[in-house]
Amino acid sequence: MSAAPVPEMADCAAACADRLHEAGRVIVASHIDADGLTSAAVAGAALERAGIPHEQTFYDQLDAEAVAELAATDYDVVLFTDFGSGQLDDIAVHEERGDFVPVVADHHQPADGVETEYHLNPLLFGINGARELSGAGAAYVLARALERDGVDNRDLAATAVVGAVGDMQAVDGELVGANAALVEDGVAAGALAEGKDLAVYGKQTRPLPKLLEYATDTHIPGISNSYTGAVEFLEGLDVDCRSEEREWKRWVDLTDDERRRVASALVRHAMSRGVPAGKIDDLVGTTYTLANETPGTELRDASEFSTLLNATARYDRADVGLAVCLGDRDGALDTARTLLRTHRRNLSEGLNWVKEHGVTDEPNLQWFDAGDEIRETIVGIVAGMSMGTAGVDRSKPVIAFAEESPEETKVSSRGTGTLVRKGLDLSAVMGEAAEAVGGGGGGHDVAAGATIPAGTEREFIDHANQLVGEQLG
Ligand SMILES: [Mn+2]
Repeated sequence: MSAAPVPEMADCAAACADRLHEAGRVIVASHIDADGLTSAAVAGAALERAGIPHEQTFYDQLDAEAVAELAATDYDVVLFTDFGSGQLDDIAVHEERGDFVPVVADHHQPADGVETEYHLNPLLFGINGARELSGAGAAYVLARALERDGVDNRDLAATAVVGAVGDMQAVDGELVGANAALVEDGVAAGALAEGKDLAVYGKQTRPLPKLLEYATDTHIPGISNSYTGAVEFLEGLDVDCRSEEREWKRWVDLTDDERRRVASALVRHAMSRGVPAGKIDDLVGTTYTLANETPGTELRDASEFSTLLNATARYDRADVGLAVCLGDRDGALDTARTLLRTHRRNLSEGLNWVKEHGVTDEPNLQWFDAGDEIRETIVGIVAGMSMGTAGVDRSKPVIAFAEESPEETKVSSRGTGTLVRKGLDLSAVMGEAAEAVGGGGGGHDVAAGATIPAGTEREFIDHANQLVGEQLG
């Protein structure tokens, strides 16, 4: 049976799987983020079930040095997941020398002018790698091709869906295309449930007032960003939102009927406060529930699960994230939760730092230099959160610096949808301004990053300010 969205991809997956079955020992190398961790878990579980000896390793960035490190090991096959396509040039050097046979399951843009035999990437088969299949999805297609002797890997679709959601592939909250086929597999295997529900983050774990306070994608006047407003709204309902111990319930603790009543009261409240109809529709969306996980835990909801994984990745604990994906519900889960709490605390401390220190205003942008006060791995999120909350204007993009090493500075930038519609492309800004000062960068139009030599920050800002000015004309 094949899970591949098109026959050509199925053929490619079959060839990759055959090569892995022939391998003596395989090392799986994966990217450190939610999609990379779930890619590793899907591939690892499938190799395990196929009886193929393997080890796992992770890299934040797959550069020539990392590939050389893999080449120096004594594994005959390296399975790259959630990266590898963009580094085929570095990989080819070692492939030609016979250091290892590469098998690549990725969804990023392949490097130009170089190919390899075992290369499973949706982009090669006319499938959108940003919206329709993630790294974990590519690993899942491979996992299905690895099935032998009655093995059924369809349950792994649930893990792959966590990866797709973590990779921000859901369009208006819903997975589409090849991702939708993955959802069907997961549902058929009993590992996943798909449903329409309030499209707010934290339905499994947040107490109701916090759930509504933090529901800011659709701004609800009087409730979003207001704990007391959320409490008042809930107390005005004819729904028992507290337990017998008077503790706030979570969304998951309510009955279906109670949920419907809270949701429609929320819609009525939003309408009465003039929230546009289009925005109100966004309050309800598709949720992906991991049917085999305990209700009320982060693992039950694909979105909360992927956040938990991201927290492990940002603090260099890929081992913890992988163990959670592979079913460790004791030590690894506790550690992951501790990392998530630390992450949230660091974010709020970072935001307070920005509030206290403020930003420097330029004609076309605003910026702050956090030095070593905010970790470089989270400074981008803090910059995004600061817009509109920490005295940071939403009319201009924000750029943040943090120390990466004594020699290098990490740059993060964030814009808004409105600025992007006016022409802002931070990916180009980061790329060009970084190049001008001897660094490198890129990303997305609304959020991008760079690494530049320490000491070039002022020069970088001047270039970026000019570039943004040209884009917004
Ligand atoms: Mn990915």
